[in-house]
Amino acid sequence: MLKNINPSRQTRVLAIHDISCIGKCSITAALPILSAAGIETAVLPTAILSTHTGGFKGYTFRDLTDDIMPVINHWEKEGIDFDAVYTGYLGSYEQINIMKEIFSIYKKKGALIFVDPVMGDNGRLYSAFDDSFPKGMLDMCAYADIITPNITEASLMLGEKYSSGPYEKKYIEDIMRRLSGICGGSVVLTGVCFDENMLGAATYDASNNKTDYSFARRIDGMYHGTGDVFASAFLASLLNGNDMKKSADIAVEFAAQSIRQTLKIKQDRYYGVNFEAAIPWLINNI
Ligand code: PXL
Repeated sequence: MLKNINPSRQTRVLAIHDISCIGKCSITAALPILSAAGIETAVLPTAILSTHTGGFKGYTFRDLTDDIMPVINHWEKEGIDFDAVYTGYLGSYEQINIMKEIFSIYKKKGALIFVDPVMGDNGRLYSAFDDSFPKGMLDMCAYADIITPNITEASLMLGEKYSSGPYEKKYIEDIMRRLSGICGGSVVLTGVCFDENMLGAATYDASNNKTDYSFARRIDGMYHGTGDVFASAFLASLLNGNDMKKSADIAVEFAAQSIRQTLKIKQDRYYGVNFEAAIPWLINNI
């Protein structure tokens, strides 16, 4: 059931990610998913790329670092507020400091700061970032109420060697407690598996020290953009008044359904998952 959590106006999110023109990740996932869930979604692009960087060759890249603060300054003059600020893939190291400034502005006005520390997958940092990036991202996460790393990103931020799983419960809960201890907020860890059959997410709610798990049957293969689809559905659910556990259940199932829909079409996995086909399920189950 879609609910509006803000009594004075439609719930409004600011989504700060790149625009990968092809590849269904970042803004091209966040905007349709949040909008479908009834949330007004303002976008602030960090960069424009012809495709994402995870498979296509020779992509174009336009860095928008210099455009970000002028946009915010204009909104400030107009008195525009947000219920949540949601960041993902950044276009430059410098943008880390810019995000901290933006978080300070909107946190003061009561916005939820939701950071997907998009940096890597399968044990590797994405090609556009250098080794100093994870430490910068960890510092940025200290401004967040909720962070949603995958296990690669969590390992990079903690300076730990990546392990591909299956994992022990203690390993997962240690990672979440350590990240929450450093950053101060709640943690949603993706890519969690305790066996070969089920894959999902763990949530650590810093307000009550509660850990929960959400799983779906594992679907073999690598599907690009599922982290963005997961985080966007999680936030969409949270802003409709659901708690972290219910939101993780919804986001895990939404990502799994998006992958299952993708398997029906024979298209290269780099083109992203067919989350559009799972949107009716999302809005009926949120
Ligand atoms: O889905 C994460 C992502 C977002 N944006 C860009 C990317 C990637 C992952 O490769 O390259 C530009």
